[in-house]
Amino acid sequence: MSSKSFKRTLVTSALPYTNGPIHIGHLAGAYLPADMHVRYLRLSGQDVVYVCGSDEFGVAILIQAMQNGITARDVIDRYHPLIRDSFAAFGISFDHYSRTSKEVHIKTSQEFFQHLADKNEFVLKREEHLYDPVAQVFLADRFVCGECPYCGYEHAYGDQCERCGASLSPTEIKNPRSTLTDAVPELRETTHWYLPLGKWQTQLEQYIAQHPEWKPNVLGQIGAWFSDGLRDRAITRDVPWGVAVPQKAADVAGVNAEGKVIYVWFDAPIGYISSTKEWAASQGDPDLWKLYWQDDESRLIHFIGKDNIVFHTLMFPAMLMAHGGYVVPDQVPANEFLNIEGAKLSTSRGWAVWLHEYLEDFPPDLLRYSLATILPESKDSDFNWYEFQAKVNSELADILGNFVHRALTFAEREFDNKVPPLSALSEADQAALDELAEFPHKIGDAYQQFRFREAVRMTMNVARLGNKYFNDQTPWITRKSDPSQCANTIHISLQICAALSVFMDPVLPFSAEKLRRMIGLDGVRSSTPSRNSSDMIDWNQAGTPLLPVGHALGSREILFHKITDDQIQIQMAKLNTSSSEQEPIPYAETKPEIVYDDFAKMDFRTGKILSAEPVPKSKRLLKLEVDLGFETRQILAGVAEHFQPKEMVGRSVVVVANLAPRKMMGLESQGMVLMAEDPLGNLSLVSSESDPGSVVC
Ligand code: B3M
Ligand code: ZN
Repeated sequence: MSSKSFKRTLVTSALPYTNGPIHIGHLAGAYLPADMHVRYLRLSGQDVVYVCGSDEFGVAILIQAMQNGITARDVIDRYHPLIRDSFAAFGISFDHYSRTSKEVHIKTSQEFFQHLADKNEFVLKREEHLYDPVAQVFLADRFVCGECPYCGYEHAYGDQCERCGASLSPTEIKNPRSTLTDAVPELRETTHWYLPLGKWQTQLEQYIAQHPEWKPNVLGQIGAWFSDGLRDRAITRDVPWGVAVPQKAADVAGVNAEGKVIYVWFDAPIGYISSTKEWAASQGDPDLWKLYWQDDESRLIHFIGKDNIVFHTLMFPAMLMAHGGYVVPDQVPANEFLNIEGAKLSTSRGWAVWLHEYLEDFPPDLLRYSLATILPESKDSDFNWYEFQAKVNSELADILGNFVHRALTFAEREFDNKVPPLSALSEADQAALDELAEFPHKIGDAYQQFRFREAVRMTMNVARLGNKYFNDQTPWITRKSDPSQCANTIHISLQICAALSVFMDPVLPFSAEKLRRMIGLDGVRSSTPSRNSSDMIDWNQAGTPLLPVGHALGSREILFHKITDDQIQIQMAKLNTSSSEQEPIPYAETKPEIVYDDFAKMDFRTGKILSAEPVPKSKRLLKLEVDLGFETRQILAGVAEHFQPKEMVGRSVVVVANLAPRKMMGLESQGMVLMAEDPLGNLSLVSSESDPGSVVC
């Protein structure tokens, strides 16, 4: 945490685009960690508000509408309720979930824009933009596809190349086509508002310098943007779906505002503000939002996925600084990506686990727990159904569930379902109580520092402590040989159950509540947005005995049911058929026939990779030095999302040695390394056992 101390916290999760349902990749990135953090804060008695909402503008939604022959409004009205309800069923405990198509958001974004326009914070540019003469619209962002100017990839989009990761503008695309009509676009003049980010670079650098505690993956991306130099970003678009550019700003600028909207990445983060405003109104205090956004003692935390880092750490802070009067984000704990069964998650190929479908088959807590143990906190991680089963069966059921079951069964049979007395503590009793007392602070630290996997591991250690203590004390023997020692064992085991029902809460909220019912524990603070009073049991008390002697326990239930192989096989079979777009995984089509002479022109050589390093600002490219025997080449390969640089070093490869050099991201690539790509998009190196420089023919 930064050295500053805060009185209250505003937590946000990325506003999901309302163009499809939520899948486990979303959960692992921006929602589950945020919810755990917030629940921990609420349990510790801290003042926290957690807001989110549907992101309902932007070209992605328009394209989805056009592909299905419906309106953008139809798309958002279909997905907004589905997303909102799946979050609720999964226990994501927003104080408020809004949507950006609401009046309050449109007004808030327009006022924000107008305020910046009034302060002269924008630059207007009249430029030639791509225009689709058939559809008669300007082609922004993903409405354009064509060849990437950096890597030559033929299916790059107007905003980004999915192969080399370069961020692009539509006019940079070579041989552009309209994704709406496939027409070849024309150039037409149009005027747009730009936010001159370069002007804010020094201030942003100073701001980021105050946060050495941010995650290395976040600081790494920011550093690359700084070293590249921040440029003007267009913040308006000519598309028929979005927040209209305010008339006043257009009039002052002498621009016809018709058909012009605010760029979705300008209005979406303002959605956090509008959602807080709506929340404040629902609390009967419409000005309360200001306390969370405009008071120096408020801490702002954005939970996001790694693809949203630049917007939350540079663009939105610059907007807030330009506006003035707002706090800036104090933490942006972005996560990396989650793969499934070893392959990249792909919604179009159905390689995803949809939240609303999962919830038809299993309780929310099982996925919350298993995802929490593999969150992609510092690098991409992998979800696997058999591992999910193993975590549920051998951790939740066998360790946690079993401990609770043993303690409660014993209490019921031997002590009339009441908490037995405690007398003359043995060394082992004292040691168990002492160890328990350490956990609020140990687990709490991990939650505070966004180390969620560790927090969950330590939570399970409380159950491990319980199991070990119970086993070592052998109450099934002492019940006859030393009844007061047996009473101590069950007393302390029940106190550990009570503590667990609090410690479990951020990750397993539904089961924690069930456990509290089973032991009849009332008066614990709620981790959801409900009114808590100050005399309630909070997180920091959970390490001390919570159940008085003689306390009547509730009735036993099974805390976690085991998952069978059959249930897992059903889930495996659903993968790649269960998507909203049911497409089989296609094999790449074979290319048109060539003659032998075409083939003979190519010079393939074996090589050995000497070094590999990331290319700044590129998500996809690695810079390789490859020994071809007769010389060493610098080759850029689009594999950064598949391999760690250190995994590449020393590997044997096959290189196209007579490919004309090309420049990508300002660096020359002198050849190409051959890869095999399977239909799921997994890459592997093509290699040879021959010495470097050997001719492959
Ligand atoms: N909707 C992008 C995304 O879902 C975007 C996030 C907005 S957060 C202000 O990745
Ligand atoms: Zn590219």
